Amino acid sequence: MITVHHLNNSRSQRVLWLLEELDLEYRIVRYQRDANTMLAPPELRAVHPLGKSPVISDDETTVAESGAIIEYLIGRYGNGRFVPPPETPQRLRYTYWLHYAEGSAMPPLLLKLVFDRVETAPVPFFIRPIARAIAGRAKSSFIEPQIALHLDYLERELAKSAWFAGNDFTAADVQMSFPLEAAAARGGLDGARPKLMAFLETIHARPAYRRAVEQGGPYELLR
Ligand SMILES: N[C@@H](CCC(=O)N[C@@H](CS)C(=O)NCC(=O)O)C(=O)O
Repeated sequence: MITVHHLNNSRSQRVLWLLEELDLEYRIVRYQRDANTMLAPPELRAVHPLGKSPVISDDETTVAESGAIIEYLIGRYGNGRFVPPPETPQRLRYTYWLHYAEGSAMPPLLLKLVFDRVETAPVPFFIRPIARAIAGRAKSSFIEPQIALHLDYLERELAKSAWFAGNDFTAADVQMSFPLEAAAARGGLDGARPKLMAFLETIHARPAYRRAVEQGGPYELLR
């Protein structure tokens, strides 16, 4: 039986979604973020040393890192579903997006989250203007332009095909959902990029996505 170690409002939501798309049985062990730090509780370190979510266990096997989990589930249980055939251009695109989501798209979005918090952190009044100035400068000179660069690129990519790896929905779309949802929550993604907004609307309407949200509980990404 597959167990998903699920942290509220987190990347593990997309693992639940893929499991629903694959129509697999699974159970959820739930973890709540600390209300102040937003970090995962220490119990998660008993499952994997980094204590991050998602992590899955499948009998004796434990797999962390969303991309690796997706590859594992698709390889072991996919029976060819949601992955383009090997040695096709679509398969290479699929691999690219599986890595790109966490390796390239997420870092500037994470920086945005951190520097937004620096701006509003409760610090002594005489430090506040300095903290705000440094955070504001980091955001305007580097973080926000980087996010815009990625979003413009992704908008152009989705003008080429309906889904990230080609004309069929694949697990790469599941992996790409999180950076796009994070960008809509805190990275300035809005109707000015209609292809990306349409992608989000389409995935949110998928029955498996809706079932995954029902299973995972309220899903509201950090701002
Ligand atoms: N690249 C990893 C990132 C894992 C990660 O940072 N997960 C976040 C949730 S979205 C987490 O566990 N945060 C809580 C913490 O760091 O304590 C993946 O894709 O699985």
